[in-house]
Amino acid sequence: MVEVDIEEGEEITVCGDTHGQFFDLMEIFRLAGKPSEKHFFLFNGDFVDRGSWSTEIALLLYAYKMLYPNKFFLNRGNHETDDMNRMYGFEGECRAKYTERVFKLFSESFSALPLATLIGKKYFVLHGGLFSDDKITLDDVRKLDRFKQRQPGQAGLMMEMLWTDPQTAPGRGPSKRGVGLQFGPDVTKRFCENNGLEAIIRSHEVRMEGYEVEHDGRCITVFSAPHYCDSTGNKGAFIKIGPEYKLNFTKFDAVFGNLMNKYLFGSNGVVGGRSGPSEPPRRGYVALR
Ligand SMILES: [Mn+2]
Repeated sequence: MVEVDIEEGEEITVCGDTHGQFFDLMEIFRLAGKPSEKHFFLFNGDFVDRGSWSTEIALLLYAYKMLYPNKFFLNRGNHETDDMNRMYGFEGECRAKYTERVFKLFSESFSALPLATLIGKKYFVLHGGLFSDDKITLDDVRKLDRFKQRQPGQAGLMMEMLWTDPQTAPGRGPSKRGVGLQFGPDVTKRFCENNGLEAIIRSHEVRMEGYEVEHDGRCITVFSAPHYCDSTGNKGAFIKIGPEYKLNFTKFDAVFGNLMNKYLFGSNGVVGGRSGPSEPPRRGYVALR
């Protein structure tokens, strides 16, 4: 787990899923300001898959990580994994734009990404959500050796951190995804109280306004891929946090509408996801290649 404090004159912008929507990422930097020594960023997973510009996003985020290694942060999402990348386009995109080897290198780098970031000891930021067991604490997360396990698998701490979702009913329930579980407001309350937290900040689910505050203010979802999958009509959002550790939300609309974020890459790496030449490349991809 990465731990970061915000000093006087500094701020951090926390973003949720971007899912290959590179032009919307540019809009985030236009609205929020670019990363700098004083302006930290945390991208909370799911940079890749679905949208067609996942390699561009991943490479830009890695470049910023190299430029500001201690001021720019990336959490792993459930899409920074081999199974998802095979199904939802990233592996195909790597093959179409680069080579199989490039995908392998991304896969290796994804398996080294942190699973959570703690901001000011107040906000626990992770992609999915909380755990199947109330006894899990921040110290258990600190002790988790993420390098020991390359893929999250079907059970365990890593899987739960990447996959779980909140629910309105108390207690825990089965996941609508078939992976992970759902946790209620009482689970969130206990986790925050036991660990001295104000709230958890997670992503992983689209929200029509780009973000949503649930569980009596202690579970915040932030999602930064507006007009998700070219069909959802949702806004994107990001959260700014300064030295007072108050949350400031900004909502934004998609740029370029439908054209840019089509699912261009299927599992076989061919534009449109088809194997034959019958499917012509779509305009958005050709125009900007
Ligand atoms: Mn996700």
